[in-house]
Amino acid sequence: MDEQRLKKVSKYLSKHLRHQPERIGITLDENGWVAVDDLLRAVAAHGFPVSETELAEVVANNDKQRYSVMDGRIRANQGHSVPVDLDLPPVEPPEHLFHGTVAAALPSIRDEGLRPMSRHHVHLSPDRETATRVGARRGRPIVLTIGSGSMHAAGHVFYRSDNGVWLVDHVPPSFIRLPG
Ligand code: HQG
Repeated sequence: MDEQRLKKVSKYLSKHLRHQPERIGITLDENGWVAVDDLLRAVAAHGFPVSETELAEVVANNDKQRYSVMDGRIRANQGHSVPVDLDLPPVEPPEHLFHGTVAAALPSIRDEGLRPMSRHHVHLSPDRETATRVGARRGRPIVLTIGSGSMHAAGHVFYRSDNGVWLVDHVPPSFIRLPG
């Protein structure tokens, strides 16, 4: 499958496995899973047929490992806006994690810290390079350093999604270090 088709299928899956399952008439269970057969039937019925081979390729080759398949079911690993319980175990974070954003968001981040916005959690990256890429989706990236070790010591609970993204409910301003 060529790169462009891969991307297109991944976008389509992401839209329906994270945000609007009802748009194609599928129902996610409480942990975000749907039967692969039901998904393939639904996407075909809505004019976007995907073969089993294509689906397997998207799951295996997706650059960010956005999806997991288990026991004939599939789910998005993170990034949902519909309520799902990913049922991830709390994990002790490294001393520092990173968050890529843009200058326009800084005044409000300074005031109220990092908030989940339309997602379920604040997303943090394990390294600067990843955070830079995340920030660059919105403009010139600014990378914030998060004192995740101190946050953990202060009782904040961290999770790590199956694709290595760190998740936390909120990052108060006192744990955020701006560049420079
Ligand atoms: C900003 C991609 C104002 C935050 C990536 C960000 C990631 C605030 C935006 C994943 C704020 C939310 C997540 C506050 C946070 N005031 N702005 N208090 N707190 N923000 O897309 O972290 O492609 O929901 O800095 O790889 O950018 O979806 O989160 O700019 O892992 O697989 O509000 O999305 O993965 O934006 O990205 P997002 P994000 P996928």
